[in-house]
Amino acid sequence: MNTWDKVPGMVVHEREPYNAEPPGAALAGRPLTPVAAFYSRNHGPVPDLAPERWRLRVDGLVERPLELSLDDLRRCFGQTEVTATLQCAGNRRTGLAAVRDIPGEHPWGAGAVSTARWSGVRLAEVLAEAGPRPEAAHIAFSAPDVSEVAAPPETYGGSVPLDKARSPEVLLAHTMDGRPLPRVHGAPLRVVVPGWIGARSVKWLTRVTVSDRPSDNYFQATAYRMLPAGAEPGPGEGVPLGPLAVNCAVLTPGDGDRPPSGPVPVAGYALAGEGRTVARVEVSADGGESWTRAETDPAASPWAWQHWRTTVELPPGETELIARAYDSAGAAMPESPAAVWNPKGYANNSWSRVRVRCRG
Ligand SMILES: Nc1nc2c(c(=O)[nH]1)N[C@H]1C(S)=C(S)[C@@H](COP(=O)(O)O)O[C@H]1N2
Ligand SMILES: [Mo]
Repeated sequence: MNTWDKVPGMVVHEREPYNAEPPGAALAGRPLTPVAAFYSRNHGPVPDLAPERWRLRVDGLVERPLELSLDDLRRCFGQTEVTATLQCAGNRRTGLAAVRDIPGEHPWGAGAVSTARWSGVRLAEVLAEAGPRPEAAHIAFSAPDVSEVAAPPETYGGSVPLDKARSPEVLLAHTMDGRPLPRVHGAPLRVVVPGWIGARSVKWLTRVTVSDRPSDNYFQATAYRMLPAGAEPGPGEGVPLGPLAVNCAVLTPGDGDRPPSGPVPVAGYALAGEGRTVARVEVSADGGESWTRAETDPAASPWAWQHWRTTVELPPGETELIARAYDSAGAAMPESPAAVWNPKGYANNSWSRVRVRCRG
């Protein structure tokens, strides 16, 4: 095993803080991503919190501020489970960086996305116990990890609107695939906000604050926002990223692979927008002239990705494989990365393209 007990094949974008994605083949065809292959995105050193001493504070615009131990969370609230995919806003950034440089951001391929079975307590139940006041509109999450990405350095945080926070899929999770959360994934407790960018699923959670406005934390107010081309990040610039849009990627073959010509199996994942399902995935081997419909696995839950596969007939030499998905609201992935390019390189959901060179 490797750093943080990850598989040796992890593509490590940064050692400290640890930022790594699994190779496509480690994700392909698996409804749940093994924890040892689950991507990891960190903005500062990974905290080491002693579970016995750890407490969760619930404060702000509430009738009854709370201080909860892990034991309180396990004993006083219902325990639920949600299979959910996390996708980093930077997933597939390389496709945008190929259009125009995106300095200072990790060049994530299509592996900044993974799926686990999370268990814990519904955030809605904890909020109900605290009793939000009528002015409550946003729920802020705080963690102790300090990030030097912010200037001056700041602890990590973010927020979601009250409606989403109260939605039954949003968990305070202490368990990942049946085991206590690993340290690198947020032990002892993290938020899981299914259907939203990974940045809102705050790890090492220590505080939930009920507010009448979004969090002013750097990672809510300045980073993870969609900026117009040419804009500089700054507090309140652009729009905060939240719900994910339909997306998909080819996982196998990988870019640069050299399969034998003839029938070549192609596989990948697709994710629908929030509250939607994947309606169709199509693959083209002729630049988008013609498309083959892929077979899609059923989703493990409404919050999980779907794997898909098909076979295409490839001649010897170089071919570009393209995949695109549609969701149940009819939303399509845009064809060109140039159309969705943005200064921080977030939310690339343009057609997935992989170059292969078939052996004759
Ligand atoms: N406290 C804290 N929470 C965090 C982060 C972080 O750096 N610190 N990174 C966020 C981002 S951007 C993503 S994509 C997910 C990644 O979760 P993972 O490392 O468990 O895959 O965690 C989110 N929660
Ligand atoms: Mo992220």
